[in-house]
Amino acid sequence: MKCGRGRMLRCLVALCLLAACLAQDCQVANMKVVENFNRTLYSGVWYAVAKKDPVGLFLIDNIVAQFNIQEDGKMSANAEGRVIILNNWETCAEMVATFQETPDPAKFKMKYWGAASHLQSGFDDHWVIDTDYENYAVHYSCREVDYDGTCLDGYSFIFSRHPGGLRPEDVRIVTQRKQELCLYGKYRRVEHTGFCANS
Ligand code: DAO
Repeated sequence: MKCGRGRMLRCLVALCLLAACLAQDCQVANMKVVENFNRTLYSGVWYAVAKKDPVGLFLIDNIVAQFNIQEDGKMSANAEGRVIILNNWETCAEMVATFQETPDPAKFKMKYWGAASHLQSGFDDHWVIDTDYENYAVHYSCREVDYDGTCLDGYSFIFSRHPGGLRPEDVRIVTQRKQELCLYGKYRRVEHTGFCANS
């Protein structure tokens, strides 16, 4: 009797693990984004509190992004962050970004460039995975999809409206999203020391 119950429990655990694996297949194409994304509510200042870096890391810390809605209704952003460029020159990078819409309102193509020409520029996906607009946001960008559909090179910002970090109740949701992105354990904390305050 005891033995049978034990086996049933093991079966249940195995089934749950299988279900979790199937739900989380790490396919970039299957990553869920926030529903009915509202860019107006999203606008304003966001502090990066954690980041999963891409290959060739650029923004290190003190990362703050200000999202704006232009007169034509399109989204744009200004961002700053500490970078180390040109063989060990530490500076505060002032970045500008414009966003192209796609059929999914939470998935954008982001064109970005530096206010100065020696800074990085690029054209990346910019997906809003989840946000409550007032406290937290989970961003995701896969730069290179692998042959099996998983992400080979990408980055992700965890944003907070509060420079001090996420509220405890938001940490649970954000941890869940990190797992769904198959990026749990790959983030580092982003510090805010005031490095960019005087630039
Ligand atoms: O830091 O390595 C990296 C990748 C970040 C790319 C630069 C993004 C600049 C613009 C950000 C706007 C809002 C997120």
